[in-house]
Amino acid sequence: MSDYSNLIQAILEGNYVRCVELTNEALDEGASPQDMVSSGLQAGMLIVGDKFSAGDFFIPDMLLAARAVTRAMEAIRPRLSDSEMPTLGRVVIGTVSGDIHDIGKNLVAMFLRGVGFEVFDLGTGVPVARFVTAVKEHNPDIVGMSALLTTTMPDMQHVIAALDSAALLSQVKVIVGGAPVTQRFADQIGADGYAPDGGATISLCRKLLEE
Ligand code: B1M
Repeated sequence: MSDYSNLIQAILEGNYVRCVELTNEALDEGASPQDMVSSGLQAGMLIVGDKFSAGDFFIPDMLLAARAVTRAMEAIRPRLSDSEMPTLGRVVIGTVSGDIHDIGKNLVAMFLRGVGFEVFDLGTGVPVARFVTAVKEHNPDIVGMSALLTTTMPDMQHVIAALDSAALLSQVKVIVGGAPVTQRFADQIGADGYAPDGGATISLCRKLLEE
């Protein structure tokens, strides 16, 4: 395994030019693309997630880091087939029905992609039935729902009930988030987890997949 400390440093600095330079140099020197993704790019984004959760990084830092990782990933992508791309798991995510807020949901999706999850983003105002069909289509490990309105939060429980009726609930872990959502609410509706921000969502998804 190579030393990716400079690459990780460039990710933390949000320096996408340096990040792409270091990626191309390492590839030219024969570094394994898979190793670079998992030990370089994904490892860097994990640190970014932890720093965001700890309050040491803010949204702009996270966006710059995510851009650096995305650009480096674009350089690596042609050298990897889909089956070779290291993936931590599959996540279907969406903002629940009646709710158009998507800034937080998009950040969470970006965090998850950055560390190596395959994310299927259903967008906003996602009807209950759409979550169910998406689970059938994409066979995810995790279903994530976001809500920013107290009036749309109850829909999360409807999605869980619909997944249960369709006998799909045992195949997935359900996580919820959004400003008005709490751990207590997540427990009440039978969700498997709650995360207050993007960094915590990474840790939560990794923990759930280890169970
Ligand atoms: Co809206 N809005 N809004 N709004 N809006 C709120 C949510 C509100 C609290 C403002 C207020 O009154 N103080 C209030 C809700 C009140 C309530 O329900 N108690 C409100 C309202 C009332 C409304 C409208 C009804 C206003 C109206 O039309 N009368 C309307 C709703 C329309 C609808 O959805 N049907 C509306 C519309 C809008 C805009 C379109 C103008 C815009 C949304 C633009 C967009 O998203 N594309 C908007 C905005 C921007 C906000 C505020 C100001 C900011 C939300 C945001 O983006 N925060 C918001 C006030 C606030 O929250 N302070 C407000 C930044 C974002 C990074 O944080 O989304 O919390 P957040 O995401 C975090 C975490 O929550 C977590 O991680 C993210 C990253 O750290 N997280 C998850 C989120 N989803 C997660 C999922 C996970 C895990 C973690 O797992 C799956």
